[in-house]
Amino acid sequence: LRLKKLKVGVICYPTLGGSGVIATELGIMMADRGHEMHFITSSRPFRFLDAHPNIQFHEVKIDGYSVFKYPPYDIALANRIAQVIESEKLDLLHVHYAVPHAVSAALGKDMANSTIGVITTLHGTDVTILGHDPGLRNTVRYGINKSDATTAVSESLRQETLELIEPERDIMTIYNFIDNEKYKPVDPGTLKSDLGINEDEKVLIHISNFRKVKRIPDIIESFKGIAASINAKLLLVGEGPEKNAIEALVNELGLQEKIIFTGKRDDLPELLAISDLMLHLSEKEAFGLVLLEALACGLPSIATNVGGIPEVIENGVNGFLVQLGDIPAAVDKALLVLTDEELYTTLKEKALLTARDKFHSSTIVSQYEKLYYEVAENK
Ligand code: GMT
Repeated sequence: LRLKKLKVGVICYPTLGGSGVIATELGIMMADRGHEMHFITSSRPFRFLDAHPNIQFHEVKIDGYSVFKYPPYDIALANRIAQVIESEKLDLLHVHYAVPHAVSAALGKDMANSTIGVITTLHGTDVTILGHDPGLRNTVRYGINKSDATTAVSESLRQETLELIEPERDIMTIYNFIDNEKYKPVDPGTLKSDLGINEDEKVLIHISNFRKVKRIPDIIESFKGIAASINAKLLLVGEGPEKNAIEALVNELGLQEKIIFTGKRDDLPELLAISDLMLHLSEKEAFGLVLLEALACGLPSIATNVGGIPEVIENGVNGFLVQLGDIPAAVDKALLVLTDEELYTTLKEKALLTARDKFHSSTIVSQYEKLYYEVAENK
């Protein structure tokens, strides 16, 4: 028996990689279920394609006062949270990231003199990077302790957080999900030839925000080994801080003809449809949302056995896992997958099944919805 629809304030970095995608897709799917979703953010979430009747956006404005070296965004956010709690009579706050968002939520709640429930979702970077900084560990712990419930996007992140942060209460794992209507096998039309790839060439793909943690030089070295044995091209999709260094490496290795930088793209299902294998060799990864996007499009991956990745990619089932930095193993596994047709077909089928059975949006969104009610009703 569900008595009423909820009014939920969502705090996230809407344009930041996987966590932004999860926060906005979850908001849209909750809105589709009739809940009133209030995004309190600095910029308009990029996935808001159409104006949804159950979604509102509350901008956090911050002036660049010359007296401040760093504009106090976290305080401005807390202030806006306090206003929206009161003006919209919110039932609940869902914040993505312990630092800074859970801390701003605690402050905003206090400013509003409110008892509103707060759910914090950990995505990785806040714990795996900030949690190792002794000065910030207490802040992460404070953010979690001030929340009524904390979720982690993988069991690995949950364990790591419990060990590193030692919060007062338990953390619950709720896996990431994708929009199954968008991520599915699609007809890519003439995309392969449009990108200058011949029909008989195998296509490898890497999608990320080109940060150091993604270890793109390992991707390039692995591809070099693969391309020495078979006719193949590599698509590098995305933008980010390492882009120039990667371009320089590609030139140095003389791979310009074989590696295509596509920049940021919106047509990921089509790009995945023309691809034969994903390479994802990060040194840290709480989940690896692109791996799930690939699975949902029927694409197997070679990925590193780190963080939450083994919860998404099952070795020998829907892809292969290799140790961090083990380029010869990545080359071997990629060549095996790309040359054994029978194995490839099985991996592809299992990829689709993993996305459908373990990470389906309806299952995961229901887990969040259940938690929303539990936290809201306990107040
Ligand atoms: O990995 C990034 O560079 C971005 C970051 C983010 O906040 O979007 O990704 C984290 O959250 C994603 C969504 O939950 C996860 O899929 C990523 O694995 C996680 N990144 C890391 O743990 C490094």
